[in-house]
Amino acid sequence: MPRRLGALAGLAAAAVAVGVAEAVAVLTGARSAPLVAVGGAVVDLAPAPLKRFAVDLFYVYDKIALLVGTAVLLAGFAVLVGLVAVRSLPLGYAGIALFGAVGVLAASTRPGAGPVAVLPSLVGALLAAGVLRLLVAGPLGRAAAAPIVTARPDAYARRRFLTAVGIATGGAAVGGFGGRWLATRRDVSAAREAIELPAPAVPAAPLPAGAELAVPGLAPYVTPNRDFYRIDTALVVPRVDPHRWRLRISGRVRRPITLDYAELLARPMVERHITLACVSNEVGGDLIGNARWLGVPLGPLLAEAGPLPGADQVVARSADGWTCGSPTEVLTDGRDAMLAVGMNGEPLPIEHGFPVRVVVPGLYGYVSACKWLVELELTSFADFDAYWVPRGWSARGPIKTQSRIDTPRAGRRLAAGEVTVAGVAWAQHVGIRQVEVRVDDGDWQPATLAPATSTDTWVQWSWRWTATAGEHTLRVRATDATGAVQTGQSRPVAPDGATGWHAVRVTVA
Ligand SMILES: Nc1nc2c(c(=O)[nH]1)N[C@H]1C(S)=C(S)[C@@H](COP(=O)(O)O)O[C@H]1N2
Ligand SMILES: [Mo]
Repeated sequence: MPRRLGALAGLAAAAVAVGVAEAVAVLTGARSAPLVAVGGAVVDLAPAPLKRFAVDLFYVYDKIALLVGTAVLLAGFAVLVGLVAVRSLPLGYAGIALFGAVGVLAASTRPGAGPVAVLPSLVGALLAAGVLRLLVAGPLGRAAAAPIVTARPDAYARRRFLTAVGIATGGAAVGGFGGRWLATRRDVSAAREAIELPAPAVPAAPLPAGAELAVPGLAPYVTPNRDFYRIDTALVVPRVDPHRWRLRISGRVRRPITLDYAELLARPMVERHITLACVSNEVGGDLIGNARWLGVPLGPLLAEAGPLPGADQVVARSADGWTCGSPTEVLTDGRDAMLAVGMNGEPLPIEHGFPVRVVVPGLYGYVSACKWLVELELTSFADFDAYWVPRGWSARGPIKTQSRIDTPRAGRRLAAGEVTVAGVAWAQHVGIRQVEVRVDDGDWQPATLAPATSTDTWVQWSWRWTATAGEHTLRVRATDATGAVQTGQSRPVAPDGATGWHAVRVTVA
């Protein structure tokens, strides 16, 4: 058989494997599908020497790119299998077996994988072997590969071969995409929409008059859910059924606790504005948002479980196995650490952790804000490293005081005269005392601060600038409520959050 046809046979076999596996994964869970399982394993296993690279690529990596990359690698491998199979069918089978084994291994070792997780890769590989055999060694393949001098015209046999390849690939695509579609239809959005959240025992403080400066280009005080940044390692968003959800409070506690969703909702709720920030937020970046969270206070719940002496870390575990660790002391010091079920007046959006996530004022998300929460395990920092710690991030992550210029934007051309410079500043759970702006190397000028609901949120600020012609650099710095001035020393996001002053260069005509 010509090599071209062999390569096509390999591709068709791979398409069948992936399509069938996707279809089977409708029953066994989206994360058991081989592309997603292997992609997820790659994200989690990024080896230590690649740490810097992994930090840059996988922290805010593009998930689609990762899946496409995995698919391209797979296609290359499939061509190879097809070429090999033309020489020796058993060797082709061995290639498929290798591919299947990688899928089985990845799917079965994903956190929370049950025994059925091996099925998509297994069934996919078996059917792929069948397709390869049919195309390479079956009558179809033999006819297509026959020398030109036969009773039947060669072109006709080839056309039949290509038709078979097309049918196999098309069928695989229908199975695969159909499977994906079914899986999302079966998702938890209906359950989410049916939820009626209880009224909070302690409602959020109303927004003080003037919390929202009406300056075009300035981030709103409360970030709408659709604009709220999203960061997580999940290739497919975990879909946790609230009716089957359980929270375990386990580990070094006197009384382990298990709660279901109804029991959680039956507890007194608080509602608070809290600004969540990502440790990967660059100076001036937008991986930060402020929402009105509805949830159950975490301190009293932990007190009921009764942490044992030495349990200085609470590890929160997600349905997809991701973990983060917060100091027990911070969760129980009276701040509004909570198990959040509502965000800006609606049940948590699925991609923001439905049905339950953690929110802790003053800690970066990677050490506190566990989405799709299923377990809180009391342990110690000495005994357990959460997800990002072995990947080069600090075990403790208090949020650093920061300020940002939202308007004017960098590179803007402005008319000389009055210009409103405005932005946000934050030092969660400490509070912002002052924000100052500097033009070029001039003196620091005090900006006007808008009020906020508490020290747990960012504040908006503004400053009137009489702009003069020329190129100018605007800089901002904040002072927290203890009087500590935001450092101007530039440091990168790893290992525990960027520092430095946000600078914006503009041209005034
Ligand atoms: N399950 C899970 N929870 C997670 C993460 C994750 O990768 N998986 N990422 C954390 C990080 S790094 C941040 S900054 C916040 C972001 O929350 P958001 O996506 O709702 O803005 O979620 C945290 N919770
Ligand atoms: Mo983050």
